[in-house]
Amino acid sequence: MNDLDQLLQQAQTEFAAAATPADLENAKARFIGKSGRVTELMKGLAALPIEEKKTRGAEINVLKTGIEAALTARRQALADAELAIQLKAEALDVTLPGRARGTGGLHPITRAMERIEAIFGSMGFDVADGPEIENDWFNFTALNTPEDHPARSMHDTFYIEGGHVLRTHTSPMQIRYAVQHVKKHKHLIDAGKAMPEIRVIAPGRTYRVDSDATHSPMFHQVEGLWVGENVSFKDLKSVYVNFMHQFFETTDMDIRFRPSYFPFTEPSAEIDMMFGSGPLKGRWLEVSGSGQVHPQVIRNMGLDPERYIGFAFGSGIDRLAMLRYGVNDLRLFFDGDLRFLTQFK
Ligand code: 2NM
Repeated sequence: MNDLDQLLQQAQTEFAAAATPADLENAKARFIGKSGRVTELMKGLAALPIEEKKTRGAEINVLKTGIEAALTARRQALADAELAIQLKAEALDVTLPGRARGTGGLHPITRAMERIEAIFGSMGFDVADGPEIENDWFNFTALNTPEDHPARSMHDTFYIEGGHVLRTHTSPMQIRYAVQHVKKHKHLIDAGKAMPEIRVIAPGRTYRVDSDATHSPMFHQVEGLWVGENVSFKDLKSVYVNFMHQFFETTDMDIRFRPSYFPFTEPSAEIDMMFGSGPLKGRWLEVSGSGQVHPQVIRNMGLDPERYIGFAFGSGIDRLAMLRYGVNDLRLFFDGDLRFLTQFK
């Protein structure tokens, strides 16, 4: 092997040993840089006779081409290795399962409310919705609730500046609805003609100063109202019994109307029900208040109590939902715990 072949081999060995592009460029300088070995050989040509200069010059050029080829190959190898490392570091496993996005569901109270609206809707009842911040007239006075009634006490009701209250029941909405209805059909009423009957339920949020395992400061009520010239207690009774049967999807129950008192009805009755089977079998459960709308309340709706008669009820939706879904603590509805809520999806 001549000196030039040896030099080529040495260059190939040193290039192969260069672990980084910087190392490789340093190795290149040692061979074909300004003062590298090949450059030195070129300079040495000057001292040679003309014939030798030609052959030796050609041989050195072949060497230089060989070194450059080795350099290019090594540069490419280092770049490939670098890319391979980067690709590995940034690797994506496209076969991994995706992250599931949880789907929401309706709150059990919302579901109970929708059932209630559908059931009363099927019996010809309209659904009325209105303000949760009420004034004294609609929440108390129009409903015949006297100044000294305990429901008006600071201990029972959330008062707001300016004489407003958080509504303690949804009946104020029924007064609003009835007043609108009467206004709309005033021409018929004044002409002594029949006014279309008022048949409405008012479901929604209500508020009282109360908080324990069976009472929440915010709770839900549905109140129903049926006013006409020829309505009677038996109509209230048939509507409510039908509602109970549909809501609980069974007729295997007893329902009783037990005399009671409310300022806005006279006579008044508590509605109790008892399941004929299941875990609650044989226990009377209070589900609603009801009664014939007090003549003063009929008057406050803009109607003559000598001509119009009304029946009404008010039920707690939260309690109905507890019975329907077998929930034993009211507070579960308001905790927002997904372990509870996802069971209703
Ligand atoms: C109840 C019990 C009895 C009721 C009365 C009225 C209205 F607007 F006609 F006066 N709405 N709801 C009523 C009657 C509510 O809740 C325990």
